[in-house]
Amino acid sequence: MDAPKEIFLKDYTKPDYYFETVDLSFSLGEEKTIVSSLIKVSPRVQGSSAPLVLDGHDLKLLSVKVEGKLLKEGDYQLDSRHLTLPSLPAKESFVLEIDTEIYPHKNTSLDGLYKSSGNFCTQCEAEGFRKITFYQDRPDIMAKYTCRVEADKSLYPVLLSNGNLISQGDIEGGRHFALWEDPFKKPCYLFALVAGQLASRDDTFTTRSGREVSLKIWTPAEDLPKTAHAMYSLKAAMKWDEDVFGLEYDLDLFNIVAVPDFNMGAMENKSLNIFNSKLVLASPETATDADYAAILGVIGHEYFHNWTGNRVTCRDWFQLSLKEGLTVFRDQEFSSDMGSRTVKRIADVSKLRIYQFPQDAGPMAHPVRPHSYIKMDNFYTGKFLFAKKTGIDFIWLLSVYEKGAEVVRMYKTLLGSEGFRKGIDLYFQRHDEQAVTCEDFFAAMRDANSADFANFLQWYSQAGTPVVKVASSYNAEARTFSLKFSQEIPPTPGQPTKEATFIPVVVGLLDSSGKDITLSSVYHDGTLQTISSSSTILRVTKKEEEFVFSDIAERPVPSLFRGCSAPVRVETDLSDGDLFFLLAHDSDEFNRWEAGQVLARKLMLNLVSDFQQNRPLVLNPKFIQGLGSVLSDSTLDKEFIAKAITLPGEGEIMDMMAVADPDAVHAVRKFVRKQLASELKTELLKIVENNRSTEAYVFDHPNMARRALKNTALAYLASLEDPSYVELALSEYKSATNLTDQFAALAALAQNPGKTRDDVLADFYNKWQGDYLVVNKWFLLQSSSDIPGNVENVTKLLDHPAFDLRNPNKAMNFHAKDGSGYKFLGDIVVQLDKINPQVASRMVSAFSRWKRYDETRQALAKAQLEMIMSANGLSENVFEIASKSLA
Ligand code: 0A1
Ligand code: ZN
Repeated sequence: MDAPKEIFLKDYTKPDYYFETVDLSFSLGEEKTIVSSLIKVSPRVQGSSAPLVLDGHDLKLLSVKVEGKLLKEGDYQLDSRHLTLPSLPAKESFVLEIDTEIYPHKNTSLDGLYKSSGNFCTQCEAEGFRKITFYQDRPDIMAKYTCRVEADKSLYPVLLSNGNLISQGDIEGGRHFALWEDPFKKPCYLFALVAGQLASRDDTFTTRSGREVSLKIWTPAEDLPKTAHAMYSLKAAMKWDEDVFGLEYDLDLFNIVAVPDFNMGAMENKSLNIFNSKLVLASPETATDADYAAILGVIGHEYFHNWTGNRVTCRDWFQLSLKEGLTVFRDQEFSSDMGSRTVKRIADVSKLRIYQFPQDAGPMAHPVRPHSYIKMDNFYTGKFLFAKKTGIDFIWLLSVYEKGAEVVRMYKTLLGSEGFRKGIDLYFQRHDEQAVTCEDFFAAMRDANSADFANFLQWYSQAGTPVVKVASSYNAEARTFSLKFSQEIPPTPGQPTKEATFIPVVVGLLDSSGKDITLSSVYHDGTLQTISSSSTILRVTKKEEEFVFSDIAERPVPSLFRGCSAPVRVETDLSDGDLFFLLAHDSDEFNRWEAGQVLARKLMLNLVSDFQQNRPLVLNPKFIQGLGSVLSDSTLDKEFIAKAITLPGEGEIMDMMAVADPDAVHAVRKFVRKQLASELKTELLKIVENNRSTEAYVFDHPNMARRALKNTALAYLASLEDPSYVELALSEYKSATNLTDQFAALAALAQNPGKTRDDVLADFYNKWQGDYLVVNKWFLLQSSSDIPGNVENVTKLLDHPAFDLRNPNKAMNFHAKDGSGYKFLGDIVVQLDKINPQVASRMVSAFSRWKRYDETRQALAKAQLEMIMSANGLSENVFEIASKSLA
């Protein structure tokens, strides 16, 4: 392996040469593919004598010509990663022609040009284009492309690339070609090509200015019936972007292709989005509500990139959040508008806490805009890591995407919808068809609103989750209520000390009847600000600062960080009584949920220490009562209730402990669940009975909410192992008319080991063995199960006929005390790294927080990391994560 090289943001320099136009030609073949590129090059500085350095990886160079003249060996330098042209014509522009040979059928990395189920397809972000041809593979090289694709006509009847189809026709030898032209400048990471046997679902969308856009979703013909929801999602996204952001689609054609082998969720290539099949194909019988919602969100996400990412792109990969943070924010808003805003916010904040906060506290912590990287791929979120036939949903959320979206959300919180829209409009006015930086986005937001953003930019450069402590006090005599904030950002690798950052805190104060007090003024930093609303935004910008509300008639209960107004950990002095009060009354639904979660975390943490000290476990009856009243409150949204009665995850509790104790946390969570189920069984049973599906499946919020509540209740009941509830779950399983209900019943039954579990799992597999997307869920359910001895079960699954190593499952009871989970994962990483480094490195990241556990586990995990580091031919991807984890 070449010595892994770290790349730094501070070393960014402008390219010496720009590419104006790129004409590509692909001759696709079974054994090899010939790629010819003809590039019009212009030096940045006239008369420049700088060499032109092109990236290239795993390419066979056939020829290089400059201005039509063939270069001889010696006229250029070629190493394993670059082609360097030292002397070039001193002209305003010149033509460079390069022919290369590549071997897509051998490409298992799913990066560059590869084959998926017999079809050719590409993935070029971040640095896959260099596996196709020699190029300046960096996003600030924006050029206009044409692409001619030629292939055998019977094997590859469909030939697609970016932009508009200019011409097509047959050529000799049973071959045919298609010529595509993309009128917009783009970086090479947005290039795409697909060739294969595909059929399309066709539709049209008329933009608000009257342009008719042809929409096509391509899959193997037999899957076409499952693309209706994806088409619905695409049209909804196109309309939403016009309505909310005034952004209209800019070409006459939009293609989506679903492929079974894909490293990520999907890719926003200009006018030719390529998707993991899982995020396109859905039918009520084979996809759950969660799948339907994911498809809506990801179709939206990739479509929204057409403006935020494609028309305006990133100057360099450190700016990834410029497009991803903004586009994740946009897809979150889209999904909120299509369903329930509160429930979506709860889901997004939960993900942030479960995945991003721990990452921000571990060895892979990095700012929203990283300062350096070894392998760019490691900065992507692998939300839907998955490949053919079997798979995993590996949820790996990173700062660049998820925290980046929170940063964008804070602009909106501070500026309001209108101000935010003004900022977006200015951003496009200034930067259309440019490659820009996060500061450019910040400047557009600031300038469009003449805003004072104080130290807001710290959010881009500092890693770590800020911890905000809030102390409150009421002065009855002065009728004032004070909130004192202090903020601290823990040290992270390479950043031992941190500056204060700008934290918007949305606050409301509840009176003793539970109503919001109308706030009249707040005193801060020597000035009195008048307000007249039930909530306000406090601008916390210093390490310590105080805000005093005046004219407050009684001691209020503060509702802090409404809607999670900043991605921080909050520690308040609120009593349990205050929290129960907020759970019952807060007008901010998000904070009602939050109050329940804070209570649950406190209570579970106390039980963990009882467990560790062999004290009997007793659940506070007030907590049961609190959740019980949420459960039977018919004014609440059903999906909200389902979220509110769901306990914080084990990881969240472990995160709060000095030394994480997986056994204790697991036992406590199980205990609390069972207690709640047993105390609330009458209500839970009523919920199951009153919320069954009686009509055909409909994907809309009321129906999804009903199913979510029913299935959450069923899982609680089944956890009791009472034969009547097991019977109930079995009958729900048998009578289900859609996969959401059927799979939920299966999961409820699979909580407890035994014959029923084994039988129902076998039945499910028999029923669905022909559908690999459903079989994936079956694998995932078992691999993520916490039943005792699960490592052994999962190890057996590796020999299952449907299993494919390209797709190992997320490690099961990963923290088994005997280290079997660690060993299992270590072995898989080493094997998989040879096939697909991007996927392997994501698996290593599961080890990254090994230092949080007890000494025995630490030693076992460390040994696996060392074993991985010593493996032959380790990829840069895995090297970066494993070495940083050990550091
Ligand atoms: N830009 C895509 C995600 C993506 C990133 C990298 C990939 O390959 C390494 C593939 C897809 C998105 O945001 O959806
Ligand atoms: Zn994206």
